[in-house]
Formats: sequence, C-alpha cells, structure tokens
Amino acid sequence: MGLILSLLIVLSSFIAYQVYRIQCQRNEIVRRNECGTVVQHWTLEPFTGFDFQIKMHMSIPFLHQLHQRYRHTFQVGTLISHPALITTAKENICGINSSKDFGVEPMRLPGMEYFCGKGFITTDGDTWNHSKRMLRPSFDGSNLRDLSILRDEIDTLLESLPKDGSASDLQPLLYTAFLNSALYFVLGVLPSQISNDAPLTAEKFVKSFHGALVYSMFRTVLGRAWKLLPQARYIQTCATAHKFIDFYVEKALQEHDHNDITRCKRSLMKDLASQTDDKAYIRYQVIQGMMAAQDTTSELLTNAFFLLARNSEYWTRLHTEIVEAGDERFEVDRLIASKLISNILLETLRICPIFPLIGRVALRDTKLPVGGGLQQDLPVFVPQGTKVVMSYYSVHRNESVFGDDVETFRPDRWDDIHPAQWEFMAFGGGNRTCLGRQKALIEASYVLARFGHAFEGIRSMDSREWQGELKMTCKSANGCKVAFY
Ligand code: HEM
Ligand SMILES: *[C@@H]1O[C@H](CO)[C@@H](O)[C@H](O)[C@H]1NC(C)=O
Ligand SMILES: *[C@@H]1O[C@H](CO)[C@@H](O)[C@H](O)[C@H]1NC(C)=O
Ligand SMILES: *[C@@H]1O[C@H](CO)[C@@H](O)[C@H](O)[C@H]1NC(C)=O
Ligand SMILES: CC(=O)N[C@H]1CO[C@H](CO)[C@@H](O)[C@@H]1O
Repeated sequence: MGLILSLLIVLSSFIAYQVYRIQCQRNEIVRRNECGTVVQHWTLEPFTGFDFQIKMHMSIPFLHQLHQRYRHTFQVGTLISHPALITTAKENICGINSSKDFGVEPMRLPGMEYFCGKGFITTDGDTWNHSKRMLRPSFDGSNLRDLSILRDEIDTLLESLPKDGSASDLQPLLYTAFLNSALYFVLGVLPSQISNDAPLTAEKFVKSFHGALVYSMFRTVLGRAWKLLPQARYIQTCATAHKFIDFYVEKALQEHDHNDITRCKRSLMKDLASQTDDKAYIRYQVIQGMMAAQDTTSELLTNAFFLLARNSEYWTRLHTEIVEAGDERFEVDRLIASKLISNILLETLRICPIFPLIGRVALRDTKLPVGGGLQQDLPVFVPQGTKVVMSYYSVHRNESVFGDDVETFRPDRWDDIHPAQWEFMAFGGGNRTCLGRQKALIEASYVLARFGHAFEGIRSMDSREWQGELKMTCKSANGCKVAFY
C-alpha cells in the first residue's frame, strides 16, 4: 500500500512538474511577443508519444488526416520533451530547408554512425557540405546518360515476364534490376562480375548490407535506448559489409595510383578515390550512396505501374507514343522531352511520394515564419532540440495547388498546374535537395518507355488500393501485381 502511494506521489509530482515546465515554455513564447502558440494534438500515451510515432509510420495518410483537422501547422505534445512541430506551410518548408538552424545529425548520427559513418545522410554543416561536394562529380551529365547497364537488366526482366497474361509482381523484379545498376553506379562492378578474390559474393554482401541498415534504422528510432539491446550480431554484420566495400576501396585506390582510372568505367567509388585516399571516408560515402540509390527509383516505377494498371487509358497513350516515336525512341533526349512520361512520373511521385515525411531537428533556438496564433500566420518559436516534420504526403494533396481531385491519378493535370518550389517536394528542396533527381527521372523514363514499347496493355491483378509501408523509404505494401498483354 505504502509503495503504491509513494509511486503515485512521485508520478503526480512528475506530471505537475512537466505541466509547470510546459507553462514556462508557453510564457517564454509569449515573452518573445511576435510569436504565437501552435495548436496542440495530444497523443494517447502522453509521455513520449510512442503511439503517435507508430501510427505515423504504419499509416501514411494519418498525418494528412490531422492536417485536415488542424490545417497547415500543429504540434504534438509529449510530457518528456519539446512538442514536435508538424507542418505543410511552404514558408516553413522553405525556412527548414534553407537555414542552418535545422539539421539531422543529432537525430541520425548516434544510431547510424557505426555502420554508415559520417556522410551526407548523417551529418550537418561542414561535414555534410564536404561529403556532398565529393559526391557531386558522379552526378554529371555523361555519367547519367549511360543506360547500357540498365538496358541489360531490363532486357533480362522483360524476358522473364509471362507473355500469356498471367500475373507477376513487378516490385521484386524492378528492385533487383535497380539494385544491380546501383551497385554498378557505386562500385563499378556488376554482381555477375564480382571477382573470385573478393571476400564475399554479391548476394552475401547485399544481405549483410540490408541487415546492418535495418538495424541501424531501428537504433535511430529507439534513440539512446538502443544501448540496452544486444549488439554482437549487428557488429558482425557491419564488419561483413565493410569488408566487402573495403576490398573495392583498396582496388580503386591502387588503380588511381597507377593512373588506370581513365581506362575503366566511372563509378562513385573511383570518383571518390581520385579526390582522397582516406579509406574509411570513402567506405562510408559509398555506403550512404548505396542507401540513397538502392530502392528509390524502383519504388517510383513500382508505384507508376501500380497506378497505370488502374488507369489504362494512359497506358494506351504511352504505347502509341513510343511505337510512333521510331528508332530514336529510347534516346535520352527524346525520353526527357516526352511530356506524357514526365507527367506520369510527377503524378506518381505526387500521389505516392517515396519520402512522405522528412524530419529535422532544431540545432539552436530559432523561429519558423508561420503557424502560430489562431490564424496560423504568426511566427513560431522553436527551441533547440525540437523535432520538426515536413508532411510531404499532405503537401502534395493541397487542393489550391493541385485541383479538387487530389486523390485521383491524373497525369494530365501537370499541363495546367504550376506548383511553386516548396509546393511539390518529391525530391526535397533547398540545400539538401536530391542529387540523384535527374538520374532517377532519366532511368524511370527509360524503363517506362521499354515497357510501353513491349506491351499493348497492362491489367491490375490486385483489387486493393495502394497502401504504403514506411521504413527508410515508403514502398507499396502489397507490391505491384499486374499482367501484360
Ligand atoms: C525516385 C527516386 C528518388 C527520390 C524520390 C529521391 C528523393 C530524395 C529526397 C526527398 C531527398 C531529400 C532528403 C532530405 O531532405 O533530407 C533526396 C536527397 C538525396 N538523394 Fe535522392 N531520391 C531519389 C533517387 C536518388 C538516387 C537514384 C540517388 C543516387 C544515385 C539519390 C541520391 C540522393 C542524394 C545524394 C541526396 C542528398 C542528400 C543531402 O544532401 O543531404 N537519390 N532524395
Ligand atoms: C495550400 O496552398 C496554399 C497556396 O500555397 C496555401 O496558402 C495553403 O496554406 C496551403 N494549405 C495547407 C494546408 O498547407
Ligand atoms: C543554404 O542555402 C542558402 C541559400 O542558398 C545559404 O545562404 C545557406 O548558407 C545554405 N546553408 C547551408 C547549411 O549550406
Ligand atoms: C559549402 O561549400 C561551398 C563551396 O563549395 C561554400 O561556398 C559554402 O559556403 C559552404 N557552406 C557551408 C555551410 O559551409
Ligand atoms: C534560398 C532560400 O529560400 N533561402 C531562405 C531560407 O530560409 C530562410 C529563413 O529561414 C530565408 O531567410 C532564406 O531566404
């Protein structure tokens, strides 16, 4: 009895203290008088808001529903930390993406550094700037326009598809094709070309890479609590993946020393080796490059086929356009110039963004331009350590920007609408904007054209609506079961 009573006393004084602290914060905001308070959403579990975290990841439309209730900016109250700010306002998205006051490092580096080191995904400031500068040369025009590896992959994929109208799931097939082409882009080798003296096979490498990645993400979500979990297997998996990459780092550096570099094909690895001989640094940039490249484009295409199979009039137009385009139909310039293909990809990214939400942390006390007060038009005070979430899924469903039928797949809308820079965020924006945007769009256009050329029609073999599954990226939870004829 006494124990329960003292527990209750401790608990209630804790809550009282937290309420007092929140009130103090509020007062502080009022003191900085040009700022306004933000409408608050309370979670079921009020201490850490764990149920909110889970819901945000399990149900992609969840934040959009909350935005319909609270409009563009609201905060999620928790008792043990600053409330998280959730926003779709373009003024805020611009501010978050362009100012030095927001970053990712405190949120990502502690859990991920062991596997991924310091690179563009895990750091801010000078370290981030440096790593982005090192990567940039790999994304120049000539390197992006070489589609020979992808062509072979798609040849194989098309051959493996049933021609009799029976169903196949495109998701794993596209994933493999793009994983192979990503390995080539990053390491300069195809899985089938892995040399015999390499420490492991490509298959084992991919397996350990994934294992390490998933566990790193898990550590990031858990925050400091990850230290309580067993780590031995994780450490071993990381070591296995590192060993494979280090083998190729060593090779790239030797080739560079012998000036062989111009004789071989370009790769991210070789571009890095020509700029530094810090082996660990190259290893970590390569891992982060793989993370960005491995599944993004294949998921975009999976979603595009998913939506086209349910809107087959667009497939018919695609087929006709490609057939009529003649011998140059797969030339990069021709692909880029196709309004239809570009509209299909943009509309797919609008409805099913690969990154439906992106978070940042306030690195120091700062402000966001709008969201406070009843009209949500006053600035918001953002204390250091506050998490901010940009809900891109919801941004892409703003009816004043995209029209009344925002849930409908209608690529033609892109002929008439003109979203401003911060109103369409499929590839991010500002300083951390996607370096692979052009590469992804060229490759996705190429694959759409190849399929559009090969098949007259596409039919959906799955009656379910699109459902997202959010891990690092957001992918179709039920794959993409379709038949071609
Ligand atoms: C459809 C495909 C893709 C989509 C939708 C996409 C989306 C994005 C987004 C939203 C960001 C911003 C992240 C943030 O704000 O924190 C980003 C950054 C980035 N992406 Fe992509 N991406 C795609 C494909 C690729 C590919 C294929 C590569 C590499 C080969 C790549 C490399 C990068 C890099 C290097 C960054 C820079 C991050 C930074 O500076 O912090 N992306 N991407
Ligand atoms: C939708 O877009 C308009 C125009 O940019 C903007 O004024 C409005 O605040 C946006 N709505 C939301 C919920 O973000
Ligand atoms: C981001 O971009 C803005 C303007 O382009 C620039 O002033 C600012 O210094 C950049 N921030 C970082 C962290 O590089
Ligand atoms: C990033 O590097 C560029 C030079 O490439 C420099 O102009 C810019 O000021 C740097 N930004 C930061 C935040 O260090
Ligand atoms: C390039 C750009 O849009 N920069 C803006 C970034 O955000 C700050 C506010 O946080 C603006 O002052 C900049 O103009």
